[in-house]
Amino acid sequence: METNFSRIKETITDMSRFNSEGPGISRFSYSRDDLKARKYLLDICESIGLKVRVDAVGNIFARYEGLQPELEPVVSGSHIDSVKSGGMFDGIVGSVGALECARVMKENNFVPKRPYEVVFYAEEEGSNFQVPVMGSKILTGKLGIEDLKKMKTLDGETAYDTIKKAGFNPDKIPEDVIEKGKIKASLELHIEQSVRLDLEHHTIGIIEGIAGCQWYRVTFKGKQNHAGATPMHLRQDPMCAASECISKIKDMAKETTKTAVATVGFIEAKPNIPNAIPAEVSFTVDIRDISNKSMDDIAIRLKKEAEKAAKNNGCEVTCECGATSNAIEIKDYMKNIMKDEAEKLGLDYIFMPSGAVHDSNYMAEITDVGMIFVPSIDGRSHVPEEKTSFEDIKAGADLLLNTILKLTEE
Ligand code: HGY
Ligand code: MN
Ligand code: MN
Repeated sequence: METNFSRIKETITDMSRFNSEGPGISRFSYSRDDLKARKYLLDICESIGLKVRVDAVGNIFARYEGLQPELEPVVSGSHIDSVKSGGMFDGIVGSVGALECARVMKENNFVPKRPYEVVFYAEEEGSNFQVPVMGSKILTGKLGIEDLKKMKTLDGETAYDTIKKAGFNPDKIPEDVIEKGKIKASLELHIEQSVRLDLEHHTIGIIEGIAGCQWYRVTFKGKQNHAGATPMHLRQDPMCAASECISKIKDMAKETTKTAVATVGFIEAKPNIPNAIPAEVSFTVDIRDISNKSMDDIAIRLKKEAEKAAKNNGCEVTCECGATSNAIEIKDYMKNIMKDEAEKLGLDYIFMPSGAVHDSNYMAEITDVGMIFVPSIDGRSHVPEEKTSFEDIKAGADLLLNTILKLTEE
């Protein structure tokens, strides 16, 4: 059995149409575009006879029944939401690839020993509530109803209300949590989102470890005042404090480990007008590494630098952690299955870490996970220019299919 190139290409291209504002793809979970994309996928699931379950916050599980339905299923999928002005492949390659595996089984009248479930995760990017991998955190019991009542959109709507308004039922969260041991294995096909596979001309990355992440919100509070009339020595300028702190963040990462990264991607001044010293400046810091300890070390340095910058500029500062995801290691047996299947398919593969975070980070709390990467052309992602060849996507989907077939027979 093998996956169908034109069907993969058609489905990924169709998914990119559920997007009302360019440039690139901006399809946040619970938006109109998201609900349309969900309907499109659910129609396909129905057409191939998958039994669909949508959980309390919109994670979709589409089940292809096995010969022994009582056995724990193998699951595979990814997210269907995007960042703002992102690309058409992030998340979608793994979602469509997993769906394609069910389509191939169906058209070959193949029935695996174990059930196989296609999963589409909700709110992986954190675009609505600034909490990444929310859907998988919820389904693994790491976030609950009370958290959703505290998490908010930038307009101040709670996650609980946003999710309810979209037609889901967050009150059902406790009964939808999946316990450890209820899933045999979880697999995710994904674009690399960096340069290595493309630069070194490899088709496949078999993932050895997935970076964790820690998201902080640093807020400096100073004294709003007239931009022209206030002499420099009388200022308590939070923008000066913020810039002093931000200028140190690059070195905090570089000096910690070779794989640590830190990014300030969002900054906001209030009242954000040219002729007033701001009252307040706040920004996000996204810290990643394949070791939890080094992320903690960077966070400690960040807090120290923030306090120093606040003192230098007569400001107050808070440094709040908004979200964390643990770094995880992939088990040897999972890597070896993928290695054997890649070699049988004659695929050019390497072992590599993932710098990006994925729903697999949280699925690893309840089952064994495996990830397969395909190249990102020019290593770009979270941009409209994000691109992966459909030939590589098919190769990744074939490896995913063969890994699923192997695991469902265990
Ligand atoms: O941010 C990430 O690592 C992922 O794309 N959500
Ligand atoms: Mn992403
Ligand atoms: Mn992704």
